[in-house]
Amino acid sequence: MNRNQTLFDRAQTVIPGGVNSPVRAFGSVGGSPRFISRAEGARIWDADGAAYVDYVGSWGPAITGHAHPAIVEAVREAALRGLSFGAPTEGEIEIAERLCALLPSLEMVRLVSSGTEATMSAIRLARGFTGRDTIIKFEGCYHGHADCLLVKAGSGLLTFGNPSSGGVPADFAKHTLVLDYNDPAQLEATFREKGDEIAAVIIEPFAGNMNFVRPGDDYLHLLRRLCTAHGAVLIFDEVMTGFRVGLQGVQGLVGITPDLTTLGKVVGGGMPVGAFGGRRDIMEKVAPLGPVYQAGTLSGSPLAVAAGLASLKLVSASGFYDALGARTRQLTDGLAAAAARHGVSFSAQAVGGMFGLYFAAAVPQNFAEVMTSDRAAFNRFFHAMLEAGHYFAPSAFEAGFVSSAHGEADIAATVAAADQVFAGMAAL
Ligand code: KE4
Repeated sequence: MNRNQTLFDRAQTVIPGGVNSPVRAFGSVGGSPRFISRAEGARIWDADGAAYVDYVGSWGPAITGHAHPAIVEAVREAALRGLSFGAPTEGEIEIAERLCALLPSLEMVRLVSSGTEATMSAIRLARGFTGRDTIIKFEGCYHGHADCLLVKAGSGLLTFGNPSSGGVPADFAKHTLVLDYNDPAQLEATFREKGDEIAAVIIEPFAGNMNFVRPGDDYLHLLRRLCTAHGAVLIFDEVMTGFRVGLQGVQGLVGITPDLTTLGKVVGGGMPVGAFGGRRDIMEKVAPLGPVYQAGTLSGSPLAVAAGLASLKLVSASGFYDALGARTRQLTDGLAAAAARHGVSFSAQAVGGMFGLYFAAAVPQNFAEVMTSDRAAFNRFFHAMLEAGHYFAPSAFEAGFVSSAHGEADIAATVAAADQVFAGMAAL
């Protein structure tokens, strides 16, 4: 038995599912997860010493590649000065100033230790600011595991949601409306009916948790107009897209100013950092300044801030996203061409360092279309590529990520391996 399997068997005796986050357990694709022993640049190595070109990148943080020397050195230096103080530090001011300079919609920002904390806090803040209870989320979007966000659509358009997880009381879900992503008519009808009850709308402006799905160009602008008209707080959850699709996230690409933005992943450079920020009049409601409580022992940890500052400095370099986008398109164009050569129903799209692969003829634009893609085909592709040394997200419903450490040769090797896999799939 290989070491990955031995470790997985051992892990399952003391950790639920053998993992500290469910998607890592390979439940969606079958088989056993690889236990990663180390990572550097575009590669990860598993417990058996096998190397993989990595397209998960820790689900987004590793945008400059794994173990980037500048980030590792920043963390090492910070650690030598002490790991955590539970008191303010200059570094927290620096990263707050850097985030506000990079994202014009941020007038103030609060650091936390995960994307879940960021979205949970932003929802509480929007409710505290407006005095309203109702929030809107969208089917297929994931914002972390706060109770009010683990909610699936109710039975009818305007009926409140039902818990999508065990342990979430119906009462905690009843203030959450779940709408279809990218359905303008439904959005307008909902605001017509309930607009003045709505505290906040939280959306992944480009969705990355139902695979990679972008809404129609006008959809986000319509959402901005409706929130403004009804006094609802517009929250762009850019935990995944922030500093991933471009230096100013989706809000910079589409030219929309959300009222609040949530961040994570790249902002911590691989260390635990989340953040929420936005309009000053809203942020001034946060404790200790205002009545909306929010706190965290390790919020703004000196090590995490050091990693985050180093990560933000690297992605701010001139031409970073031009080069990254070209590399990601080399992957998606190469895979689409290879699939077409072998007659495999496949499509793909890329924005910045983020991509989606679909075993479907066309790129999906909403949750229903995503669900029509061939999940069995993806799973065959996933395992064949894993065996060939190319590590994609272990689910047909996740986005993929390229880093600045991926070279043309790495991408070409992945495309060549996929060509073989598609040939085999076509023969089936
Ligand atoms: P965390 O609490 O996992 O740091 O962030 C939650 C979160 C919030 N918002 C968005 C848009 C996110 O994508 C996430 C987390 N993303 C998943 C990837 N599907 C993390 C991977 C996992 O759950 O293990």
